[in-house]
Amino acid sequence: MDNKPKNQPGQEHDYMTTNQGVKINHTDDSLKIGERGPTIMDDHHFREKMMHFDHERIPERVVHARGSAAHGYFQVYESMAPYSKAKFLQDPSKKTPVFVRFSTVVGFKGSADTVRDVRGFATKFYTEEGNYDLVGNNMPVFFIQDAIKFPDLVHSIKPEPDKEIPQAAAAHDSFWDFISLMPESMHMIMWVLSDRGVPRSYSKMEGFGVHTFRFINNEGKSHFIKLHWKPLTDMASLVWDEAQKAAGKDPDFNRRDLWESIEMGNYPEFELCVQMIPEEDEHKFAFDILDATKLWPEELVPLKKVGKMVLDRNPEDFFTETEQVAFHPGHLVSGIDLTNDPLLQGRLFSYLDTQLTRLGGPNFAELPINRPHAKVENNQQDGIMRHHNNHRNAVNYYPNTRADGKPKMAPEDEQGYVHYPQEVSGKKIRGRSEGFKDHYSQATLFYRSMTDIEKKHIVEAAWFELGKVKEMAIRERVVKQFYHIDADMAKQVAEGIGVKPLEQSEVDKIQQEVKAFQENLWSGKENVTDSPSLSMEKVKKADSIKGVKVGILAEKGANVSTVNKLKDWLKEHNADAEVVASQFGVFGDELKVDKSYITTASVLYDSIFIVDGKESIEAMAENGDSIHFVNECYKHCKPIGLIGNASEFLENTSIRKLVQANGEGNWSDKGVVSGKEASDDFFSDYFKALAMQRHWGRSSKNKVPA
Ligand code: HDD
Repeated sequence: MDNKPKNQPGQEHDYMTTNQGVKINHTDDSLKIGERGPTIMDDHHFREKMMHFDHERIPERVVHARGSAAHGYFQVYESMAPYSKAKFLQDPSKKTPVFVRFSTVVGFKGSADTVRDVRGFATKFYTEEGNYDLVGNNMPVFFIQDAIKFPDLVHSIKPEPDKEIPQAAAAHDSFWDFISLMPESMHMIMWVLSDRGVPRSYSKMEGFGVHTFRFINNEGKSHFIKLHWKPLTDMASLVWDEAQKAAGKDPDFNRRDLWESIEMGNYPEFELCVQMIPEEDEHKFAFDILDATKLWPEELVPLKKVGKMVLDRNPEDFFTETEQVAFHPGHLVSGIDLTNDPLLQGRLFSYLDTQLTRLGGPNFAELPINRPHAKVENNQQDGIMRHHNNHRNAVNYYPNTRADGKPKMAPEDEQGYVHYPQEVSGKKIRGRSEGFKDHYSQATLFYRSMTDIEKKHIVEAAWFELGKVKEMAIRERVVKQFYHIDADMAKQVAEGIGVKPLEQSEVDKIQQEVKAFQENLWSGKENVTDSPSLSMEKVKKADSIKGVKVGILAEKGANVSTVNKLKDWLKEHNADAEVVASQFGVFGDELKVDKSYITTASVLYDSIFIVDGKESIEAMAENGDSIHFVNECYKHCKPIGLIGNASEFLENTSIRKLVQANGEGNWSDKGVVSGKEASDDFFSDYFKALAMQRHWGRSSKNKVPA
């Protein structure tokens, strides 16, 4: 990929200037009295340059500090008029510009991408009737039910305040102490421990609005809704060992992937889907729809496809776009409204409030990235960094006669925003409804809907997270919570972290209590006990290799035509490759080496491909790095491609005995694909292996060192 920076506006000018537009003649030496003398105050260029530099940083976001973003557009498939009057949801021929910021939650701005964490998925729609923000995550539920607990949650998961350790990690005593005392977090914990916590790519994960919102149509009819983003490729995740290593080998792994795929024209695409429950069915289901720790199983409330989003343009400037963008769940347009979800209600305060500190004042909506494409007109004025001139002359109040009553109020049928006239009554209390007290049903639903390998990953993730917790009492309390979800899982977790599993009588007691509570609460309500749509493995279609990155191992003497064929083939399928060799330049002009072993790692590729060629294979056999690459790729259950005598190279690796020979020179372990030459048949098999992503059959073969 051509890495030369694009010529930005401003770089077209020949001369550098001060911020006042005065051309600069010299910027390498400060103004001094004599060559060895003091710098003097006269140097206005130095003072301006230094003053600006000294104030370059702004406070990072208190959560979601680390993020990357892209521009694109959204288009509906068909008019959503029966459900919502939002203008951007009406016309399939209309493209609404969007800006999407993906993020991790816990780490500081400079932390690594591939940590175990929730990912933010925030979308700003610049609609013709104002900005609409869908500020979601890659998990459909949340840790807590009421926003008043958010500061506690975030304090517990962020680095401990005395030593500021650990960075970007939940694996410490404070977090699990808090969680062990917050049974409402159990469902979300299952998601965080699952493979969803370590996405391979921002373009290969789902997004969720989490809360229940409303669609309102022109007749004033309301539907409760949940909004989802579904990637148009299969989802994909990292394995934990790989994620930890990638955090060191390339801390920008997800950010780079997003940037490069857009530069290559491999645009990330997502489908917006909606689940809808008519107002009158609010109490029909075995979950409270105002509870953000609950999802609506797709098998019960099906998804309707709304439209498609394509991310086709990288930001030009990280700071003024990705950093300064300000999202807010209360940025709504007519046709979309709120509910009484107490987590959502609290967010409505927090997002405006936080911008005052982060962006320095109330005028952040005027920053170019936040500015609506719709016209802004009101009587707000002044404040730090005000740019917008309302051209009101003397009239800055409403009602008025001196400006003919303008700006005037918009009637509802002209998309003036009117809140849904929901009836509310009740006593002023601090409390929660009974339905919110069922903390385990959906944690159990999630765990039991996973495939065996996904369950294994959850247990192993718990071993890691809780294994880092020093206080045994905390480990024990978390395990006890897990017994409320699934006894078998809890026992496995206990055994891996040195906690004594509970006696069967205790387990039975817990399970009976949970069952009795749930049955009593939800009797006669609609529910499911299995939800295959929650499992990334079960929904996998394995029909595309878009966004896959292959590491091609080759040394001097390798068959260059194999490399070229592979690269062309990958490009055709919107995938990418890098040639990895012991040194740059080993092929002279014949072939470009993209990475030397010292500048890359197997964990940065979705597959390793070994090129044929006698001299090359012999050189690789002498190189521990090549051997390590292949062992590690195998250990992480990723596909390996071999052409011609490349199979012989496996003799040097630890996987040799594990890969069953299948006739002469063929290696048939699922996902290890060999061919005499780079033929159509080979590519068809390799495609299948790549599209499967991981070959889990290998994961029990722990003998492979890596
Ligand atoms: Fe939040 C940022 C998503 C609960 C308070 N949140 C933030 C971002 C995302 C989310 C994606 C980053 C936006 C960006 O890229 O700039 N937050 C969520 C979701 C939640 C959630 C899906 C639960 C359903 N958040 C939540 C609660 C509160 C906050 C309960 C407080 C009451 N969130 C914030 C914040 C942030 C934020 C402190 C930090 C920076 C910002 O808002 O602009 O206000």
